[in-house]
Amino acid sequence: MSDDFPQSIYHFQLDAAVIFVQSFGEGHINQTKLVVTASAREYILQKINQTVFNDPPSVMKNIRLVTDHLRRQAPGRPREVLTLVPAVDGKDWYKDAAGDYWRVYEFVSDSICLQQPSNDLDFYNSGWAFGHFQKQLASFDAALLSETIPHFHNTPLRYSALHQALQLDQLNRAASVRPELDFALSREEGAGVLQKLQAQGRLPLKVTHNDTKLNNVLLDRWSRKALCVIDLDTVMPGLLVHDFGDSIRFGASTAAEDEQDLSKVNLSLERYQTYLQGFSTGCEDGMSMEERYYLRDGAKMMTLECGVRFLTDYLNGDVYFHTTRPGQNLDRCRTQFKLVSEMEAKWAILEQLASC
Ligand code: ADP
Ligand code: GN1
Ligand code: MG
Repeated sequence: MSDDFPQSIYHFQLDAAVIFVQSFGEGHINQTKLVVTASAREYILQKINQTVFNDPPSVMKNIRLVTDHLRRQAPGRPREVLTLVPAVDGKDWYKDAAGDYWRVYEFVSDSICLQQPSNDLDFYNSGWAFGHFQKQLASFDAALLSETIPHFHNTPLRYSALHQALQLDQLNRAASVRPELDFALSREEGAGVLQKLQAQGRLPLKVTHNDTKLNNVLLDRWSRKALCVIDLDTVMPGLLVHDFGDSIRFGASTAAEDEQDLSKVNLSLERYQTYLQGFSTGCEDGMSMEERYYLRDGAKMMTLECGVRFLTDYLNGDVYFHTTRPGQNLDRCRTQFKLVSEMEAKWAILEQLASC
C-alpha cells in the first residue's frame, strides 16, 4: 500500500470522492494525512503507530469513550471535540491486510495548530484548554480506560530504558554522548519524586491527557481562543502536574524542541506564568494546594524525562520518535537538558510564581 496515498481511505464513510491526500502536521508518533473530498470537506487520516501502541483497538475504545463524554459536555459545539468518522463496516477504525490500523477524524474547521506560541495569549489559551480538559474529565470513570502505554510517565522506568540502551549501545553512539549521559545520570536519584508523592497519596491520580504539547491543541483561526484538545491516544490516569509540565517544556521554551543553537534555548518565565494562569483558570477549582506546589517539579520532571527518552531513542537508532534528519533526537535531548538547567537555576522563582 502506498504511503503517499493510502488506499485505506476508501474504507471510511466520507461524504464524497477523495481528490487530494497530503502528509500533515508535525506529530512525532502517528502517520497523519490531510484528505480533501470533491465537496471540499477535509478529514484527517491516521495510521496508528504500533511500535508505540501495541493494542490499537484499546486506544480506539478509549478515544470513543472520552470523545463521547466530552461531546455530552459541549452539546451543539462539534468543533470542540474530535469526531471519529466510521469505517464502512461501522467500526471506529480499519485494519488493512498488512495489519496496520487506520482511523479518520473530521478536520476541525477554521482551526490552527502552533509549533510555538506566537504570543502570550496563544499560550494562555492552550493552558486554559488543557486545564479545562482535566476539569471536563473529572466526572469520567477512570476504570473504563485501558492503559495504552503502561508506566508512560514513570520517570525512573524511563531511566531503566536508558540504562538498557546504554548497555546495548547498538550503534556505538554512547561514547559520543558522554556529556548528555552525565547530565542525565547525575539527576537519576531525584527522578522518582513525583512517583513517591503519588504513592504517599499526596498527588492523586486523575484522568489526564499525558501529551500536552502546544501542537496537541487546536485554536480558532479567527479568535485564537482554544477550540479542541487533540491527540487523545494517551488519555489515561495520571498526574495533573505532568500535564502542566509537558506544556511548559515545549511551549515555555524560547526555541524549537530540536533547535541546534542552544544559546537560543531558554525558559521564559513570562510564558511559564502565562500558562499557569491559563491552566488554573481552565481547571477552575480542580487543583489542590499540594498539586500547585509541585507544578515546578512537574515541569522539571517532564523535561528531564523527555530528554532521557530522546537520548534513549538516539542510542537505540531513532526507532521511536519520527526524525527528519540525522542527530535530531540528540538535538532534542540537548534542548530538554538545557531547559532543565534553567529550571534548576530559577527554582525559587518558579515556586513564587505558583504561590501568586
Ligand atoms: P501524533 O500522535 O503523531 O502527534 P496527532 O494526533 O497529534 O498525531 O496529529 C498530528 C497533527 O495533525 C496535529 O498536531 C495537528 O496539526 C493535526 N491534526 C490532528 N487531528 C486533527 C483534526 N481533527 N483537525 C485538524 N488538525 C488535526
Ligand atoms: C510525542 O505524539 P506527539 O508528537 O504529540 C510523544 C510525547 C513526547 C513528545 C515529544 C505517545 O508526542 O510523549 O513528549 O512526542 N508521544 C508519545 O515532542 O510517546
Ligand atoms: Mg500530537
